[in-house]
Amino acid sequence: MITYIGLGSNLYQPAQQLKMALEGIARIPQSELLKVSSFYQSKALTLADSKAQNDYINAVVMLQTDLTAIQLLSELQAIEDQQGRIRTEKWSARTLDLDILLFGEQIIATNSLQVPHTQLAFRNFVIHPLFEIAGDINIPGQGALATLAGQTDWSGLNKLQRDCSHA
Ligand code: A4P
Ligand code: MG
Repeated sequence: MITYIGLGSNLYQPAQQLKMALEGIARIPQSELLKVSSFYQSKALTLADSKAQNDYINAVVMLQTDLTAIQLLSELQAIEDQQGRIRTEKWSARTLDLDILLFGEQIIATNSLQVPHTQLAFRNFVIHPLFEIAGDINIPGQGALATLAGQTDWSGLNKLQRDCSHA
């Protein structure tokens, strides 16, 4: 199965967190990391009443996997845990967040996993990196990614140069 994973971090050297996460993703069993987007700096999307947060670094990768979606989720959560993610309130600052954006064209709606990711279409820091590495795909329930990307603004989003180790 071809799957797309969104990476995000806004704590403790976010670009380093993403680089470390890429190494972890490359080691996921029965899988092969096929593509990695540029890194993007993005203004934190927060809940209305929460305090200001650092900018995020976001990226998207393409992974071929023979795992099931649930197995993949548990591999991703293990990587998050290794990188010291402490889960506090929803949408709080985090060292690393790994979301399954798409799993082939499967639609999954269970308690522990919803795919396509429910917020995918509303987040420019997901749409633009995804479009960079997967220009011609369709999003189940949404249509062509290219159309969605054309309708999605760049506000608060900044594509970084390939080497952004100081971000
Ligand atoms: N879960 C369900 N579907 C999925 C999926 N497709 N991929 C469940 C991964 N996990 C999925 O996730 C909570 C539960 O979601 C998991 O146990 C899993 O069973 P979490 O990562 O522990 O909690 P969370 O991340 O705080 O909540 P949520 O709703 O996943 O938040 P998001 O949507 O991940 O948003 N601003 C910028 N600029 N960039 C960001 O990356 N990210 C967030 C977090 C907020 N603001 C941001 C960014
Ligand atoms: Mg998450």
